[in-house]
Amino acid sequence: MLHKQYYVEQAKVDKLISRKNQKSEYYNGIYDRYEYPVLTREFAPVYWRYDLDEETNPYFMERLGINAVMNSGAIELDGKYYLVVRVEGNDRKSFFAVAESDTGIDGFRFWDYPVVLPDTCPEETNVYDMRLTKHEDGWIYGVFCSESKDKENSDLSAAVAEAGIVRTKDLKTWERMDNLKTLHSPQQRNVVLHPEFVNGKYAFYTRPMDGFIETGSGGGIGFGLCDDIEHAVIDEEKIISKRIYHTLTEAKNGAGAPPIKGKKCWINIAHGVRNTAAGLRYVLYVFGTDLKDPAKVIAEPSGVFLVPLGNERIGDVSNVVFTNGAIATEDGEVYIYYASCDTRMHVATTTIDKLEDYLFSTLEDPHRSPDCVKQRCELIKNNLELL
Ligand code: M1P
Repeated sequence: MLHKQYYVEQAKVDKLISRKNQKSEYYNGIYDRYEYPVLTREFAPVYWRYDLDEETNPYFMERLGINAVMNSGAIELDGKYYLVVRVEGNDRKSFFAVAESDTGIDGFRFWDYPVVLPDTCPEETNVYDMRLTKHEDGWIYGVFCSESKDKENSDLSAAVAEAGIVRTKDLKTWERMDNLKTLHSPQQRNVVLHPEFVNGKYAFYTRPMDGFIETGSGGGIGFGLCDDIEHAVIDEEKIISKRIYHTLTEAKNGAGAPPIKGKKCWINIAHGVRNTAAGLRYVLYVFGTDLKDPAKVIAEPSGVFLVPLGNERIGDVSNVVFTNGAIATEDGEVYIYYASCDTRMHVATTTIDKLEDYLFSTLEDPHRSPDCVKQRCELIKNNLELL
C-alpha cells in the first residue's frame, strides 16, 4: 500500500496525458497553434520525483523535483512521435528523456528512465538541447550542447559550450562520438547535423561564438563539412544566415530543427535574438536553402515566424520561444515543437506546402522604414481594388 497522496499525484499526471489537445483560435494561415502545451513539468512521472517508500519518505515529500521541460529534439519512427526532451531538475542540471505520443499533439508520455548517455567527458557539467537527425547513413544522431566551467576565467558563471554528438538506432542505446571541433570558433551551441551527405561529407550548421553568452564576432549561423563523424572536425564555417542590424537576429541567432526537405528548398526553422530594455527576446524565423547546395540561402522571408504569445511569455526565462525539433510526415504534415520561456513544450502544425508558400511569397525585409511603408501601401492598394 502506497501513501494516499501517491494516487492523487498520479491521477494528475494521468489526466494531463489523456487530455485531448485542440487547435486554438489563433490564425495567421501559416500554422496552427494549440490550446495546451504538449509537455510541462507536471507530466513527469511521480516515481521520478518522489520516494514512494513510506519508511524513508513518511511525509510523501518531493525528493528530486523537476523544474522545467523544454527544448526537445523530435523524430517520427514507425508512425509514432518522439521527443527527446531537455528536462531540468530542481538542481538546474538538465538531462534528456524520451516522451512518445501517437498523435504528435497530445498524449506525450515519458519513458520510465531518462536517457543515460555515455559519460565520456569528466569536465562536462550540463547537457541540453539535443537536435535529432535521421541521417542517410542509417543512424539517428543527437547533437547537443555540452557545457563545462571555463577554468581559464575566474568569473564563476564563465563556461564553455561545445557540441556533443551521440548516435542511436532506437533512442535507447546511445553511442558517444568525440565532441565537434571547430578550428576557428572557440565555442559552439545550437549545432545541427544536416540529414544528407553534402559533397560526400557530413554537414553541420554551427553557431560560432566568442563567449558562452555573447556570440561576439560570430556572424550568424555557419555551415561546415567534416569527413569523420566519430572525430568530427570542421575547418571552414561559412556564415549562411547572418546577424543583421535592426532585425530579429541583431544580437544572435542559431539553427533550430534539422532542416526539412521540401519540394523547392530545405526548410530551416531557426531562432533569432534581439536585446530589449526587458532583456533578450527570442523568436523563430524561417529561411530556405538550395536543395543541391544547403549552404546557399534562396528564400528569406521578412521578420518573425513565431513569437511567444499570452501565457507563452511567462516562465523561467521570459520572452523566449526556442525550437530544436520538428517532424515532417510522409504526407507533408509538419509538427514544429517549440519551448516557451525555457519552461514548457508546445506544438504548432502546418504543411510543407504552406511553409514553402510562406518562404517564397512573403516579402523580404527591405531594412528601412520608408521601404517597409512602400511594401505595405502596395499591399493595401491592391487589396482595396479587390474590396
Ligand atoms: O534562454 C534562451 C536560450 O538560450 C540559449 O540559446 P542561445 O545559445 O541562442 O543564446 C540556449 O541555452 C537555449 O537552451 C535557451 O533556450
